[in-house]
Amino acid sequence: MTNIALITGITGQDGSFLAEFLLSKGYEVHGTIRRSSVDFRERIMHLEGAPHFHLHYADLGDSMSIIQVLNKVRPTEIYNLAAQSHVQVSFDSPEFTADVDATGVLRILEGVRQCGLAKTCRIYQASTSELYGKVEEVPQNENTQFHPYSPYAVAKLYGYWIVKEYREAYNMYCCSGILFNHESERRGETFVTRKITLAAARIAQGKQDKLYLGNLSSLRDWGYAKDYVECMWLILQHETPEDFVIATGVQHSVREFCQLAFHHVGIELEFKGEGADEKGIDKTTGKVIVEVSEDFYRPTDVVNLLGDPTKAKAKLGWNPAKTSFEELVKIMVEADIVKVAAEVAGEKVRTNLVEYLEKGIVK
Ligand code: NAP
Ligand code: G4F
Repeated sequence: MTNIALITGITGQDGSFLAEFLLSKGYEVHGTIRRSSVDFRERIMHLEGAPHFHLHYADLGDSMSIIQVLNKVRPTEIYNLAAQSHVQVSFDSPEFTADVDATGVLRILEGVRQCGLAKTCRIYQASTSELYGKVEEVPQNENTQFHPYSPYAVAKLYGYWIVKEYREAYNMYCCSGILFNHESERRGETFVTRKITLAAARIAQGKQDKLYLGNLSSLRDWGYAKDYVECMWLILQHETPEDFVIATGVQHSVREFCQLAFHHVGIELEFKGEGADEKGIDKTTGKVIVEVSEDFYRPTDVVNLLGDPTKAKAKLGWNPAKTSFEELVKIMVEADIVKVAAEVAGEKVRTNLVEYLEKGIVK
């Protein structure tokens, strides 16, 4: 029997990597997309038209659209990755975040039941280390007490508990991957890692002057998204439905991420000062490259995330050390150097074309 996967949030960072991974495993892959007035399919454009790849319109805020897709696709595995995934944005749009990240999970679970798929379909829920929030212990594992510390985390906590409830109440195969931060060259540009790697590439190529950041001391356990989507799949292949922490077990600060990213473009940064007055200075030129802007401070910030992946290693055979922090930063910076160089080249071509048109060299 063919495995049929339905990925919600297929246009996102993880969705795009997971789609590629499942196609390589011979799955029939279906994904949900939303209507937008601008192009939003950059990450999956290369897959469109492939024989086993299909897209459907659905929104996690709209039960009818979910049920329609479930009935049409009749998936054997669902990966519920769709979410308003930006923590800072959740303070500005708390109700929307709750509707999608909390009630949206319920809509998927109940949809599966109502479509008669409860016994045949396994469900993966994209849970998060943000559940640990104002952390009760370091490192965090599957037994660590939750202390959500943002509207996003509170919404995701509902998602976590409703998955557990459906598992116990209806004997459904549904589980949560409690994933720590994972990044890549496809990461959204407003998350701190990508904001830094893009800025490093732009500053090195003269396209940006300075980088403004918020809390530089915040600590994260950063892994590579490509390695993490494999683990999502492994979680659903496990004999029994269980929740897993997925992390590298290594922690770095935003400041350290910055130093390494700029190092890859030939700028050695030295940080001086404290709090909002702290600055990242180019050791060679003395120029201020990084400044703190309180605009990027959060009403409550999660500052000490470090995961313990022991269970995933032991029960799933997953390797948390596949891509190191140093390799991750290098991958991201190199991709952004190429991206910015292409933009610069494009600008030159446009400028030359205007000049040639004006001089009548081309008509
Ligand atoms: P992402 O790049 O922001 O992608 C989010 C996806 O959700 C996009 O495809 C987006 O579609 C879709 N979406 C948003 N609102 C929706 C709605 N109302 N209905 C249907 N789709 C909707 O996020 P990601 O980094 O890939 O993360 C994937 C999941 O893992 C998310 O649930 C996130 O909360 C969770 N997570 C991520 C991390 C991490 O470090 N990356 C860690 C732990 C958990 P559009 O393209 O149309 O906006
Ligand atoms: O990159 P971030 O925005 O990621 P955050 O808040 O950890 O959330 C991401 O990871 C979660 C897993 O733990 C996911 F559930 C969630 O969906 C998302 O993918 O911020 C990381 C840290 C924060 O402490 C933030 O305060 O970096 C700090 N930071 C400092 N300056 C900044 C900035 N964050 C952003 N986005 N922009 C800044 O300028």
